[in-house]
Amino acid sequence: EPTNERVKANWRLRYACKRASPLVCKNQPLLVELGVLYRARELEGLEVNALGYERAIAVIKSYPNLIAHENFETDIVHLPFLGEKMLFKIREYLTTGRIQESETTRASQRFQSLSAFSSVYGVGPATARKLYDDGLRTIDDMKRYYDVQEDTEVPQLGANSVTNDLIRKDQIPNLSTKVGLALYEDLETPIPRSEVEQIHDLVMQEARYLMPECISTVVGGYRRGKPYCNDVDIVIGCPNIQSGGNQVKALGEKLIKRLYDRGVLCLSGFHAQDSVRGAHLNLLEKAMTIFALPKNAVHQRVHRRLDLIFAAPETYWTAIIGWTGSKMFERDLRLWAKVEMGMKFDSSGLTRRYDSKLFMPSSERHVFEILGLDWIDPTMRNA
Ligand code: DCP
Ligand code: MG
Repeated sequence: EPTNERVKANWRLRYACKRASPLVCKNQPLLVELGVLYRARELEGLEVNALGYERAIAVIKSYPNLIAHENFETDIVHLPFLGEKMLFKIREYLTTGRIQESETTRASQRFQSLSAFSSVYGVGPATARKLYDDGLRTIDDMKRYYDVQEDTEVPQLGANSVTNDLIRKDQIPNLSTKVGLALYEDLETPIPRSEVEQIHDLVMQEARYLMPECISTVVGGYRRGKPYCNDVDIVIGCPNIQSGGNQVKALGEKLIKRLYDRGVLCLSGFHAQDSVRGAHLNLLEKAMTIFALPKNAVHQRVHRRLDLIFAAPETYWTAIIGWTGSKMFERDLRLWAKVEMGMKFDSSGLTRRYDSKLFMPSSERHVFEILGLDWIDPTMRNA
């Protein structure tokens, strides 16, 4: 059953997890302009300011009509999170067809460099600013700075699965920056849905070899309907796994080893996921990897970022919701759970705040029900 009409009528509400947010909305060109302003603030580390733009963008995404002079005073000025400054920008766009600040920003060297730097795997805005302050301007500057040459060897796919094996968490940042630069062109290439599906098939073929009953869902942008993704996110559930102990991680490690042996992985690292709190311990593990499908007659090998999330039965459905996104949808889901329901939600589970009792949802819809929310189709979670 698709997202119902009641949800579609919810465009005035503050919580993104109560609104329908399509991938592409009626006001997309305006959102592209506001997106530049959001990104600029994020790159400069102005987090509060950036969040203001992010919220404004999300609210406009749910607005069902083309913004025009006729509905500006009746609807737009009453939308949540649109303060005077934001309304000024939208009015500017309405009257001139552009936003001056967005154009200035896009043209600036600093914005272009910071955007480029932070597009490298493992590089955040703070590192990007530091590189800029050190005088770097381009990805080529960055390759020289990190000593990554044309012929820098990327860890061989599958060749040394032992040395390459599970890299410790604290080693990931530096290593991933070098790998990110060596594979920059590959990792920048958008992944079509058909390739996401091929990757999923191959991974699950190996997973089922280890555990025939395991189940999976491709999450992330793919599930929200994006035609091209920046990475592949897969939640793998293990129905027969006992909680407690480290069976979830053990399965993850075995699968990673098999993928190395098949020659499709070249880097991997485990992360404990979300809150490692009492009852939730060991119920969810995430492996960040770099993956490439075997070469065939048609396609060259392209390296892709692949995140594998391993979930115990208690956390499978919350992991799916938590990893389907969008980021803003997730943020408001957590806020809704906390403020309105006295619960704590994240991908590692749903608990009552006062006694930390862990719910055991039986489906994704069940999680929405427990949270007192109407069902929203994944393709309408693009807040
Ligand atoms: N997510 C989250 N918190 C994190 C990491 C992820 O809430 N620390 C959620 C929100 C994201 C989803 O997981 O939508 C997947 O994360 P991605 O970074 O892979 O983003 P998307 O899949 O949405 O887009 P893409 O991968 O195409 O850039
Ligand atoms: Mg993704």
